[in-house]
Amino acid sequence: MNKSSTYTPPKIWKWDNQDGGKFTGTNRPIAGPTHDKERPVGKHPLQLYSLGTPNGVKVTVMLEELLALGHKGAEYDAWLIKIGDGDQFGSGFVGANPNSKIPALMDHSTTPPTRVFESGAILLHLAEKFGTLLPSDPANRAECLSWLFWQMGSTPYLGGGFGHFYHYAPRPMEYAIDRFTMEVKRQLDVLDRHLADNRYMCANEYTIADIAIWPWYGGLLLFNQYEAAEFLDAESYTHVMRWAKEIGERDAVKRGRMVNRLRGESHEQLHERHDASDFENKTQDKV
Ligand SMILES: N[C@@H](CCC(=O)N[C@@H](CS)C(=O)NCC(=O)O)C(=O)O
Repeated sequence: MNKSSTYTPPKIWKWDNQDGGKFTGTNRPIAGPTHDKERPVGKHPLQLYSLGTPNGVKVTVMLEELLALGHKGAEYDAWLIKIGDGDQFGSGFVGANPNSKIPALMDHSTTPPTRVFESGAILLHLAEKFGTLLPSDPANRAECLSWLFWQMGSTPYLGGGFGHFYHYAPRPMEYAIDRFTMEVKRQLDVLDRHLADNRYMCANEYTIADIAIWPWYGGLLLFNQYEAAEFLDAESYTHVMRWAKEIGERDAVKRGRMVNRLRGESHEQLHERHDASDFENKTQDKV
């Protein structure tokens, strides 16, 4: 019998190393650092501490897009944070993000350096800093920010909800899978209807809204994230698929997906990025 159907919650929940499946080793009900570890700092103005998950990929794609546009001030070091090993709880990382989640950015072009955490805030910080990938016209800017914040608010249902219960949970729970599948399919339909009439999330302009949404929903459709493409009938969201494929063809997107990546083909994994030439010389097939 499904364990959840027999469970009666106690009056006060206590942390007792409950079964968290794959995440048992890292999940904690308390914040703050677990150990001392200095944050490394490289030679570039921007220091990124991250991992090649969809939230991390948003930022590396953004940085690669800025460099492709000729913004030399967007040069960056990308340090690998292995969340499975608890690196996000090191004191240095917690100094950059008190929420202990990747990605975290330290902008060393200011004195003292500016810390930015939450991927949406990082995208907005970079778009404003370099004056690009965010429309300046008030109506288009509002539309772009609406979709940016739509992603930040919606995706926890996809990752923490659907992805967790469909892919990671120690046993399948029909109630949870049904609840989050319903919501994720609704979100895909929201995107599909919008992209039927718009080339990008904000009309005809590629912006930080696309950069935020693509790694998650594009990943679901193009890269079979959570091995759920068939289950979700991904092919039926034809407009999302068209948009996802177009963005996936961008060189900056291809490079951004490689940074801090620990999975997939070895020539597509660049564990740390400290120089533009690393894409040619330091991928896992070469080191
Ligand atoms: N809302 C945050 C979410 C960040 C997030 O959930 N990061 C995950 C990886 S994708 C993480 O660092 N998890 C480690 C943990 O929960 O301990 C953002 O967009 O930056």
